[in-house]
Amino acid sequence: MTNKHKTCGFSTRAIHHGYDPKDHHGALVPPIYLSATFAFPTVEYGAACFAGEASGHFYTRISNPTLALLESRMATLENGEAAVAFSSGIGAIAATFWTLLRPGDEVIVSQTLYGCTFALLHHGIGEFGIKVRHVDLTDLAALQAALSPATRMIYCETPANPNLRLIDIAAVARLAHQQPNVTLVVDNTYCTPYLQRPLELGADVVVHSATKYLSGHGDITAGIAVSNQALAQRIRLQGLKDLTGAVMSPQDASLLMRGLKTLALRMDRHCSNAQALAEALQAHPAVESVIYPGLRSFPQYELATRQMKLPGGMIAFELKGGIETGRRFMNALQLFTRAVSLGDAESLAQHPASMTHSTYTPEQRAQHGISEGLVRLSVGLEDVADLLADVHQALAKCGRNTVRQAATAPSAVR
Ligand code: 7XF
Repeated sequence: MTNKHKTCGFSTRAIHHGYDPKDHHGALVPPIYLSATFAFPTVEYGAACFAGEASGHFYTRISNPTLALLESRMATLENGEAAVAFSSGIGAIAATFWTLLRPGDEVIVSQTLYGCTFALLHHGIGEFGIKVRHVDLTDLAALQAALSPATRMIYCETPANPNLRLIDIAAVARLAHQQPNVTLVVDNTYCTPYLQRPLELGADVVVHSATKYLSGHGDITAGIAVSNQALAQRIRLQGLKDLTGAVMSPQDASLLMRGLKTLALRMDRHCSNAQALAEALQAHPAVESVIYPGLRSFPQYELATRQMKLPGGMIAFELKGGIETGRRFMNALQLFTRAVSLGDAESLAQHPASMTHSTYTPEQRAQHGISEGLVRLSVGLEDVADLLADVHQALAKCGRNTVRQAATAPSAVR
């Protein structure tokens, strides 16, 4: 694998890293190796591969040339040493947990997490003798007090899904590493390495739902974990190979590499569109509050400008009149699609309390800072004037009862 672009900029590496067409019949697009298994020249070589004494691909659940190229690109973009590809974000997160945690260990997690990560902690590893402790990681004294000799991992999303609360990665990393054997894992899905690189700030592992911005077109589910060589090797040989088997398909790796080629361009557009929409929402009399890291009113605005290159493409907001008005707003949208997921070219709107975060009980949502009236927007790549017009027409209608109309009119089902 060629390494000649290693000093190039972000987009150049996203497009070229690790690949030279002249090694592949001039093919500009890296080949997709569909093979599940790989031939050994001799029995002895095969045995050496299995013993970890020879490098080389032998079975796609463990490694594959197409996956290896994608992994090396993700590693360079996150400024890590190595990456492991998975069939979903939850696959990557579960494999990281199962590799690094054992019964009796404690994991400190931030207050607000994506619903299935929360479920994985409480209904997954939490039921296998691993203690899960939610701590407000914006309060460093609280984190210091929560650390114990049994702490093995600190886990957070920043910005958090869905309320966009930020965690100061460098500050948490400093505290985490005062103690031996504590691994800081950061879910970087909302930012991608174009906007934020947690490993440079002291995190040990970065995980992603690559289903989102990284692939960018909503046509695959995928996950990635990035870290140093030693941790990546453990996550590959335990978490991926034996504990989850959640391997990414080589076709999906190819689609993901196609997405990475335009990542920087897309993120710039997601961010500028989101900034314009957040400002428009904030200025509208029907809107109670807007959470967006690019607004001066954002409580952690200074941290956002320090830690993130741009404020991202996600907005959370509440309408006056709470969730009933929020539902009318969402049902009145015509260009935005009512759907979960994020980071697609299409703008998406959803209601976290009844959808992505319905794995929490209402009491847990209140405790973890997810209000029932929150509407979440994933701002896409459409023309900003059309997005603004859609939001304005929906805001104008949401005072009236448009629910029945939206539910019955086929053209409203996008
Ligand atoms: O397993 P997936 O590829 O769906 O990724 C799980 C995941 C991990 N971390 C974060 C921050 C995520 O947002 C996700 C998936 N979130 C979607 C959403 O919030 O819309 C899932 C739709 S139910």
